[in-house]
Amino acid sequence: MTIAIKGGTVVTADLTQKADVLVEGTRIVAVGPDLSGDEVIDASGAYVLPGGIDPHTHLEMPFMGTFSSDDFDTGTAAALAGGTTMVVDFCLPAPEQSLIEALQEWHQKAGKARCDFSFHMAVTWWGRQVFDEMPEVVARGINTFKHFMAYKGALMVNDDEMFASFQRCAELGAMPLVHAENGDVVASLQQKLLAEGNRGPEAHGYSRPPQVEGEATNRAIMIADQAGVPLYVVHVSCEESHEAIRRARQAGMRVFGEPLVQHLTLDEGEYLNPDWDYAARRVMSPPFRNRKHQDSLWAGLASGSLQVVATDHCAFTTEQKRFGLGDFTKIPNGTGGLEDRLAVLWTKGVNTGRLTMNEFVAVTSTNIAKILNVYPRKGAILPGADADLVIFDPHATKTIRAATQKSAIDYNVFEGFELKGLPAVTLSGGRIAYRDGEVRAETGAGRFIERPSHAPVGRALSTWKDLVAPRPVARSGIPAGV
Ligand code: DUC
Ligand code: ZN
Ligand code: ZN
Ligand code: ZN
Repeated sequence: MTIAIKGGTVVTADLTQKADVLVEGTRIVAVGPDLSGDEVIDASGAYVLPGGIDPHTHLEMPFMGTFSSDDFDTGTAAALAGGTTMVVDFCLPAPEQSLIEALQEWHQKAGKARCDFSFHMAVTWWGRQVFDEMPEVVARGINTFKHFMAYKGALMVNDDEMFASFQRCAELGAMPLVHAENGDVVASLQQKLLAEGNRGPEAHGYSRPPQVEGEATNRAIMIADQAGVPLYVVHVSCEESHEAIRRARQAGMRVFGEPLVQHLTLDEGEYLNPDWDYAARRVMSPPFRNRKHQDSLWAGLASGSLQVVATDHCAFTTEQKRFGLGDFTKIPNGTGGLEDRLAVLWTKGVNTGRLTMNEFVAVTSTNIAKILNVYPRKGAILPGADADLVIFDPHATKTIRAATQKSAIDYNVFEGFELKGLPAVTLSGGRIAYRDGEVRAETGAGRFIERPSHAPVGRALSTWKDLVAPRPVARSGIPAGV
């Protein structure tokens, strides 16, 4: 059974061309003129893009006394409706829990996924068992380990633990990820704000200023450099964090930065809305920032100092958000975005000239496929690649409304956004997974995508060797040639 996608313009990270795409089974088998198949999808007037990859989701995640409300079923339905064909979720072991046991739990939950998925393993505690189990995690197709520098008393790891884990990652050819916020400073600011009577959602932003993120990003980069390992910084929201990444890259370090579509398009004024529910629904960490930071993130995407746009999709209902009535530190942190990432980024990025179409594909799919070592199986439109494709209609319009979304929650942080440019058809693993507003992929149709380990290189090897090579020591014990 073959499907020919005909008459469209194929847009990849490095090329825009008029071409048909032929799909056979789960794969792309040809890209070129005049292809025919058993079934034909008319893509005239539309773009054919690699399926989106969202490397940052929290589906059915236990967090802050509850579980995020989109699970792998509703979450991946939302993903497919929005043109995303692969999600990478975070496996979070409980304190002292075996990583392998936690991984089995996450596989169980992900059995409901409608699109392909993968996991990052979180290092939520440190000890001999974690050290010993990390190779087995890598052997099971997970080459990334996430570290929370915030959420003190819960998920946070300290610098010594982070350094130990980063060194282990270096040995294993794995890459550490960080949630970069100084958790000690955040905890102090939270207590200070509460003591001063600031209990509402607006205080959430004040408790996590850009400095706590900039400091932690820089610290994680320096620790990664000492461990000789590359680093991926999730949800980069501010100029300080972006600048630390840019500086590190300029120094030859392999450091990657991931802004979220929310931080690019929503600002800190959202927390000042007098409606408690409205503001609390937008509480996430890091918080939304002002225009200056947004401009910095957009510039980073265009210039290449930031590489990926994700969502950190972590959806809580209004009822769940109300756990924090009277104490902003108890509002479950998280916002949705899986369904809207591509169309919002297109409308606010491509339609405004901030991103080219090719840059759009790079930051929504191709770059992360390369970083996570699944390229060109994912993130490409090439013979042999998985047939994960989006037929994107640049003329289609819609106003975002929670009432019509696939996500299971009762609001949408982008409510009222006027979009121009929408996925018309999504193919996932060679099958039509979404068409005409309807998700067709079945619950459980998604596959686990193994990601082999990388070569263990932190910065360009020559530079790194110069840094670590023992200097010749003169008899007196004073290094020679100083
Ligand atoms: N930030 C959130 O807002 N939610 C989930 C975890 C995180 O780091
Ligand atoms: Zn985070
Ligand atoms: Zn997250
Ligand atoms: Zn059209």
